[in-house]
Amino acid sequence: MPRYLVTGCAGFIGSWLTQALVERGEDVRGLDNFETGKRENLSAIENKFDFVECDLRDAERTARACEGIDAVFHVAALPSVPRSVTDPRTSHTANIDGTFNLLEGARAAGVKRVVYSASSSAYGNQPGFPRVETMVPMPIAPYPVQKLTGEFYMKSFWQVYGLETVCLRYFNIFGPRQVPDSPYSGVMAKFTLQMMRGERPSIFGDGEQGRDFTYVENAVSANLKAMAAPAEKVSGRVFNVACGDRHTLNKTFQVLADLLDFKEQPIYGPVRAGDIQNSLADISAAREAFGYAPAIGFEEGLRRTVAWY
Ligand code: UD2
Repeated sequence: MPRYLVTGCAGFIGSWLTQALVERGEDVRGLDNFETGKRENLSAIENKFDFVECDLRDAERTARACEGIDAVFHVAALPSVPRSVTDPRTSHTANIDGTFNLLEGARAAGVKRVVYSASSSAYGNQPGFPRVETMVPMPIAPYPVQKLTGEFYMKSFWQVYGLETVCLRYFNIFGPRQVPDSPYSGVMAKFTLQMMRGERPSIFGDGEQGRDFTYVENAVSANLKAMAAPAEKVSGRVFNVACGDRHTLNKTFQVLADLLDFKEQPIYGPVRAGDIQNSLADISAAREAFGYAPAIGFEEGLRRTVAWY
């Protein structure tokens, strides 16, 4: 029976992935430093997996956490484009050094495969739509540069050391457990909480920027399928993980307002530094390589998210 390691197991995406593995009866080790992850995200699976408190910036502890592991889901990161603009060094060390330490630990431990949580923000200013994995990345802010560096390291470790690595470029994942009350929260969680509190959300720009918002369960299923796929289909490759639909912030605001019976208007402000205008994925590569299909759409995802908060 393979033993899996999930980095960032107490985080928003990592905790759902860890839970899915545990519920499938897998042998799981989870790692987190609780910088953005929360213990309560693990309450449903407490004592059902091996937990290691560890910061990936600690190379030695990270290497120890990799011992005895067959396959890794590397989900841990210090997310957020604006956080990386305000404090680039902290996210640089978490995301680039952390990913490198994880890969070094995995290599030393003889891990077979690493599935890496990459970011759609790597496309940045790339003019082509929808985004296809063969397009040249044009990252803007430090965070996308960091996540893209992780992708290059993944590919390098495949080419140089034969460690099977797969990169999943997530497009704006949302859903239950996404942190709603940090200045760096994703827009869905933030708007949901604000509307529930009766506060008017702020829209940065005219609200016509679009995102390929993707419910978290779709990201979990992409991870599981990418891990199970034959090496010749996925190793050393990058895949978009999205819905393949674009929704503007104005529309998102309206759907959420209807679900929450929120009657007020948003406050419009200046465009946020480092933001891109649009994001939309072509998801055919993931479908062809490992049968990925987004089972939960935008509106159903929003309904589930609102019901959870
Ligand atoms: C980027 C990545 C995403 C993920 C994430 C990690 C893109 C397209 N996506 O998400 O894949 O890696 O970073 O954090 O780059 N906004 C408001 N009001 C608010 C908050 C946000 O108008 O109170 C706007 C924001 O300016 C942006 C949109 O909402 O236009 C989405 O922002 P976000 O922070 O939720 O996610 P984003 O797109 O930076």
